[in-house]
Amino acid sequence: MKGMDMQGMEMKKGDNAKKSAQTKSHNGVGVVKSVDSDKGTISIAHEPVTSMSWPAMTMTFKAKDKAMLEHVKAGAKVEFSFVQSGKDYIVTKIK
Ligand SMILES: [Cu+2]
Repeated sequence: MKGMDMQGMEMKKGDNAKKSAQTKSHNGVGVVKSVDSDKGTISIAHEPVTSMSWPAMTMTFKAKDKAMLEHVKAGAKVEFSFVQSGKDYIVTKIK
């Protein structure tokens, strides 16, 4: 086990792949309400997300990478993927 951890640290790509396999990803669709590119956050009025038992609501997500938000504008309908990280929800994909 120790050897595997060390290998993960050396191989960044493998480490990321391992993490994403452990963290459940959820998919949602909704309309962008606002984008804060400085903070790297995005507010989305999303439709129900059954995998989270969420009703439709407007909430703020964090972008995994601020650059992801460069092409996202308020009013746009988006499909996105996110993971839960503690009490934060991190958008990993958006289009
Ligand atoms: Cu929500």
